[in-house]
Amino acid sequence: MSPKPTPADKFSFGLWTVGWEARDQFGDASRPWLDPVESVHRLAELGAAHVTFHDDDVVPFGSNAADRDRILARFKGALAETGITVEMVTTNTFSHPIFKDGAFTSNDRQVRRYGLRKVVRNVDLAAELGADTFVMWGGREGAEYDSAKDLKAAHDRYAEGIDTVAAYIKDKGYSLRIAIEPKPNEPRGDILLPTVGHALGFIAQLEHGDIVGLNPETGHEQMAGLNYTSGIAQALWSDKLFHIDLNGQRSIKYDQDLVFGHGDLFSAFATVDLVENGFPSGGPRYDGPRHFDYKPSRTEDMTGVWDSAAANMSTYLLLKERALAFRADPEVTEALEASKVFELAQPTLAEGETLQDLLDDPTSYEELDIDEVAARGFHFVRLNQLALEHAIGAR
Ligand code: GLT
Ligand code: MN
Ligand code: MN
Repeated sequence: MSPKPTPADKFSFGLWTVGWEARDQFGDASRPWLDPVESVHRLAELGAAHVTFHDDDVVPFGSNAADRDRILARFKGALAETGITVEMVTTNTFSHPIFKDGAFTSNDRQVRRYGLRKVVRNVDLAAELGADTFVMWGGREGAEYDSAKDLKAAHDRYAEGIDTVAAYIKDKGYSLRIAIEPKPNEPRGDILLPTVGHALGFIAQLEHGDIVGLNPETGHEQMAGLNYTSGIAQALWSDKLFHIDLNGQRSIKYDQDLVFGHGDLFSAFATVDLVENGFPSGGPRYDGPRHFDYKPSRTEDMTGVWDSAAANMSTYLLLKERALAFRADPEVTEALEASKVFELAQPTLAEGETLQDLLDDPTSYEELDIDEVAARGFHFVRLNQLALEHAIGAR
């Protein structure tokens, strides 16, 4: 039986997910336009707590001020009626052809100035709606050709853009934090800040990096052959895991945005285990929304859209049940001990011990029986099998 989600589970959906009309590179829309107000109601009925959106998902690009006010008033009405809240807002700086070479890093300065205006205007909307997080996915910030960009200048302009927005957030006293969403490629041949690691390095160089963190997406790391759970773990360790985009991806190929768990299921188990249980020896935890950024497949009709939205939440809750059972199993605790997983939390030098003390300790080097130490097994396979058996409900 699928567990029933409730708002306490903090599930969140982008309006662009269920609202995707399924237009792709090779084909026209296979589904009709979906009214954001209807999405809010349907997601609330399914047990979600929050929605997120791009400026243009709610107010169509180019709307005049009167239409914008009318549309936003109606949207706020749906939020009030359902109790759904807006936890994150993001800006569409990729659909309109003006952004074909990016927004903050377009070679054309007029585009960059326009992009900055569009983003800042959306920051005000995010604050007005009470969002905590402002995502920046720079899908068009990149190139197809190495000769097309001065990459030093591109990083300067990217930093300038994000720092300017961060400074504006601080000046206004908004409680928003910016979350950069890495992606290696698509729609650009190569995208700047392609992975969690690249983005962390970039944030460290910012003037206002204290309110800038990450929104890693499952499939985006996996498109680069990387381990999503490791990525969010490093972001957590760096106190930079501000938000997550959960979905499914089957290996290194175009961005699939499948339902969470419909890609690498065992990796999804590890993600849920980290999010719900934290690190084995404690440390920083992710407490934010469980946000799904998936696309209902183009083959689905509207029934399939809502079934797929529910599937994300069911899969997450089923994996959560399994992950809690995994950590509660005494045999797992014993296997973690046998694999010395807890020993890794012990500092390599004892408290008060100096490097000189270590150099003076013959048992650590001169007298160490390295053959005996090298011969020890770590029993990771047994531990992993226990994880797998819990993941598939065999225990
Ligand atoms: C776009 C992208 C997503 C980002 C969204 C935020 S937009 O659909 O594919 O991964 O999270 O801008
Ligand atoms: Mn994606
Ligand atoms: Mn995403």
